[in-house]
Amino acid sequence: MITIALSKGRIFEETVPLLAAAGIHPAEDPESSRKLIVGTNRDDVRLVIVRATDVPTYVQYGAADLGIAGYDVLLEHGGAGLYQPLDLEIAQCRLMVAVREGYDYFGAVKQGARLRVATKYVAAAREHFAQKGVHVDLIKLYGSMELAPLVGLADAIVDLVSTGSTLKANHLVAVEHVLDVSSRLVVNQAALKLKRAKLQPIIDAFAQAGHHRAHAASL
Ligand code: PRT
Ligand code: MG
Repeated sequence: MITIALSKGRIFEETVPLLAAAGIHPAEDPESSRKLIVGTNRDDVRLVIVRATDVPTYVQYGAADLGIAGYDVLLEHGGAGLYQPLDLEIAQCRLMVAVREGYDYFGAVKQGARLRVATKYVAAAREHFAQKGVHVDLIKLYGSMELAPLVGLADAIVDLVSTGSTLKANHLVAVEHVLDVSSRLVVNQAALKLKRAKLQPIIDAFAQAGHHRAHAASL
């Protein structure tokens, strides 16, 4: 049995075409079925539906052979026990520093002020500000980071931005780019050795499908 860990929402939606390229078709839509184990057209392939941040953990411990996780999630997880053969270039976004409209971020940094920064991405944020030589106190949040500067919890946030409409709706502006994020295929290292005959064709199909997309995008 091959088990693939996926999260609902944008990652699942953008993974369906990749699965199709590997000849794998989910039996149900996890969005509507509420099932956590979803069968496929192949008796030997199943999907497990987990929180986005839990995907690397399932694969690390071998509860899933393959998984698809955002680079943001992989950075926070640390990547132990995971082989990361492919950037699938799906669920793309940017990790950004953002502040309230009118807040003088660069002025504060210039003065050497110690900034309070709220984020779910503590590891990536710590690395970013250390490289810039900016002094920060990091406050760990699990969601709705956009609220923090509005109610005085933080001077800045580090959060993912795709269209920018969430920042705009909350009168925040992005002031610094931290890193580009897309989702990657992760593979359990032991499974890759033991089940290579079954896993490699799936990995190759994902690589091919990704290659076609990258090519189409450049035309
Ligand atoms: O939602 P849940 O708490 O279950 O978990 P999650 O937020 O980690 O999962 P999910 O499915 O929302 O995101 C999965 C992955 O998609 C993330 O790990 C990212 O790699 C990737 N991704 C791509 C995004 C976005 N784009 C994105 N825009 N993840 C989150 N967002 C959020 C962002 O945090 C912000 O709140 O969307 C909002 C901003 O969007 P815009 O379009 O208004 O800029
Ligand atoms: Mg989300």
